[in-house]
Amino acid sequence: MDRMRLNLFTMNAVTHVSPGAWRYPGDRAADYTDREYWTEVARTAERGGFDAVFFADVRGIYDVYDGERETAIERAVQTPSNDPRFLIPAMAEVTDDLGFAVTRSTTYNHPYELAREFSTLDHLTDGRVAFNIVTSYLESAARNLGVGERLDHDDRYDRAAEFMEVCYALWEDSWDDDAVKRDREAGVFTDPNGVHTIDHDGEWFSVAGPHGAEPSPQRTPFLYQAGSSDRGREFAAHNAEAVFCSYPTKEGVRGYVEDMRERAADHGRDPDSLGFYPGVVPVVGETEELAAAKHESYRENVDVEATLALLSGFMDMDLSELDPDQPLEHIETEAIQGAVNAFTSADPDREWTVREVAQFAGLGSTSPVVVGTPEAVADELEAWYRDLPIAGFNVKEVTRPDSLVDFVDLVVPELRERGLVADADADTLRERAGGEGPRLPNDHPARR
Ligand SMILES: Cc1cc2nc3c(=O)[nH]c(=O)nc-3n(CC(O)[C@H](O)[C@H](O)COP(=O)(O)O)c2cc1C
Repeated sequence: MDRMRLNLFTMNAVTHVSPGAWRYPGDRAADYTDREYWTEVARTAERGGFDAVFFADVRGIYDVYDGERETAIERAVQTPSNDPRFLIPAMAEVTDDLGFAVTRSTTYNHPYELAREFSTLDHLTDGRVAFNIVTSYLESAARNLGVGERLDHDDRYDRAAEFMEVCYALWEDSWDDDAVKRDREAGVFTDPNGVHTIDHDGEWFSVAGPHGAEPSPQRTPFLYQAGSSDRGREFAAHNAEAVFCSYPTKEGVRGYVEDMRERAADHGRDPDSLGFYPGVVPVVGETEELAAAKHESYRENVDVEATLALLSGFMDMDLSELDPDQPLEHIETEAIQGAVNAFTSADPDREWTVREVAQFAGLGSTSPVVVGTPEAVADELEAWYRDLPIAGFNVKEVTRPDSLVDFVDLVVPELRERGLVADADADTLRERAGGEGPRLPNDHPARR
């Protein structure tokens, strides 16, 4: 069996997906503005055998709940937040192998600029960077970025598809492998015959090229996606190398993974080349009692109001208007379909009231909390790993950095002992994640 891959899922913000946890005694989430906080996270994740630190990122404010932004601002619901990109060089400097996945939006960026950003980060990290491709979901973001109303959900995916075509052309086709000569004597840095325009003229973008940056170790950064609407799944099946899926139950994950593997095959790709990373929220203690007590104190600290504000933004549904004891009904949302599906269609055997959703989602939003001793948590992760065709897990935090430190010091040694977590012999993040080389595989549409 292959090695179980671990990513840390976090955010350059006070709150990511556990609203209220920043108030917990000793919690350091409020130090997110300190470089030293993040270099310590990087060291800990590397020590724990993690493949990557995965940064969520959003634009806009969570103002769907109760039709106003006060709750989100007061309770630090993903605002304030800083740009994750600028943390990467500092975190790369203190690590050798750890990768960094950065969330960037195809709706609010330009592909020429974004391609250069990732080439730069890939150079600076020696090939340890990944792009989490998102289409963005908050209406308030559209108002900030000068596009008036938010684009419709499916239009955002149309734009994303063309966005990626432009990026692939810049990353993969614009500079030949041997274009850069660095020949001091001849005075030739780059052979102009090895550098090509891309001449893209599409519905959304017009980009002549050539790419401004020379080829980086991976060329195209390792590609993540987390879409879960029909369009989102099609996009992921075409473009992604790793998929982040977040459902409260194993059955929810199973349904998603099976569907996505079929879609990947329909897109002419090897389903085994697509890595699945369900989210998980470990709460671990040396004994069962300690773990249970920790879980209880975490639950007491959940900020329910802030959780509802977060979820209302994810779902584009004002949860303040619903009867807390009514089951959450399935809707097709303009925001994150996966967040709705997690509590409606993903697991037909489970019905969720709004109150239950709010209580559950306060610790890690749509992912399961696994509570117990190091052995018990490792048992549960191992069971998922053996039972489902998944690459590993995106580990979500409650308290910071204690959730990570607990996991690394208590659970990882147990996983290592079982041979599940092992050091990888890999130079780039793509190879660490299972790729055969630093470059996109040949069956990826960008290489065909
Ligand atoms: C687990 C998970 C994590 C996500 N993280 C982010 C994020 O950090 N930033 C963001 O803008 N969108 C994020 N998204 C949203 C998307 O990846 C996607 O753009 C959005 O869900 C719309 O697509 P969909 O309706 O197909 O799901 C996340 C979605 C999921 C399911």
